Amino acid sequence: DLQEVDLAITGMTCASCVARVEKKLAKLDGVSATVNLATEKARVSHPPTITEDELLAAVASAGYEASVIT
Ligand code: 9UX
Repeated sequence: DLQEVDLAITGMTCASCVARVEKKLAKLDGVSATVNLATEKARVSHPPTITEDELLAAVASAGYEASVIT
């Protein structure tokens, strides 16, 4: 089953940043994400095979910093 996690993301300043992050996350198998620029958060849906650390690493590789909102 898909799991959902919310991420806090820093460093996004324009709509293209949002698109970059969503695209990077979507490259992971089975992952989809909706990023909200105003709140600097992302809602991410992922299969159990993709860990939260992998999600954070994907965001970092796009050039932004992310942490899991618990
Ligand atoms: Mo917009 Mo974001 O010009 O890294 S793409 S600031």
